[in-house]
Order: sequence, then C-alpha cells, then structure tokens
Amino acid sequence: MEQTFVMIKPDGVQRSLVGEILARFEKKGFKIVGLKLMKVTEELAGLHYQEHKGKPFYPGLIKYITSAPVVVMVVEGKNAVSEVRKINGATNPLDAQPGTIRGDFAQDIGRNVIHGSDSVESAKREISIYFKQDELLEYNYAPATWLFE
Ligand code: IDP
Ligand code: MG
Repeated sequence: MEQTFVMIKPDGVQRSLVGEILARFEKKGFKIVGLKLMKVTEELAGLHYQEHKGKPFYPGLIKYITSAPVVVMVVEGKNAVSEVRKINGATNPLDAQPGTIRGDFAQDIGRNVIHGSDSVESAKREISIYFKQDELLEYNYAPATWLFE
C-alpha cells in the first residue's frame, strides 16, 4: 500500500470544507494514518514548497499557506499518490473537472483548497516535514476486508 500527504489549505478550512473533503477520502476507502489541524510556519512552508522558490507566485503562496490553520493528513491506499491527485483535480480550478475537489469548490489557482503530493518521493519528504513518526498510527482498518479482493 502507498501513502501520500494531503493538506486542506487555509481556504478549505475557513470555508468549512474539512468534513466534506475528509468524507471524499474516507468514502474512497483510504485509510487515514495521520491527521491534525495546525498552523504552517514560514520555515515549514519554505521546506514544503522549496521547488517553487524563485517563481513569481512563491511569495503569495507562502503568505497563503501560513495565513490561517490547515488540516494535514497522511492517507494510505492503492496508488494513493496518483489517486489523491485525481480526486483533487487540476492545479488550476478552471481546468479541474466537476466531481474533483478543486473542480467543485474552487475558482482561483491561488486559492485551490487542497494539496496532494506529486510522487512517492515527494510524499515521503512532505510526510516527514509535517509529521513526527509517533503521529502516524498503525492499526487494523476494518473496511479493508471489503475493499480488497
Ligand atoms: P499542485 O498543487 O497541483 O501540485 P504545483 O504546480 O506544485 O501544483 O503548485 C503548488 C501550488 O502553488 C498550487 O497548488 C497553487 O496553490 C500554487 N500555484 C501554482 N501556480 C500558481 C500560479 O500561477 N499562481 C498562483 N498560485 C500558484
Ligand atoms: Mg505540487
């Protein structure tokens, strides 16, 4: 099973979309192995978005992501990295299909509600930025019996 890192960005929390978004991942059958509400510091934001340093939107992105609390989580399932990105939809909500989180709940690329890691390597790196090892739980996920052949 693959793990990926997901963040409900400040706009998602402020717009009361946490329950709705969590429900989508739960209903897909993803096992939530870590989950918390937190404020992202400038330092964490810089680590998370290091690949975008120097781009025109970078200062705005850091301001956005540190502006108010976010919900971070680690979800586990088959091909979790790419499946989560499908559920999230295209980066620009105007390109995101209806039925995706960004397609249903966002209009602006700078307020696109949700983050999902883009590769297994990124997922590992991002999980280690936001979670301590003892915040990731190992437990028996009952629905697995009915999710997998
Ligand atoms: P992703 O979140 O779909 O992986 P990335 O290209 O990695 O997209 O960009 C990271 C985040 O930076 C986006 O989710 C969005 O919040 C922000 N971003 C990317 N491009 C722009 C832009 O052109 N204007 C404003 N914000 C942007
Ligand atoms: Mg990205």
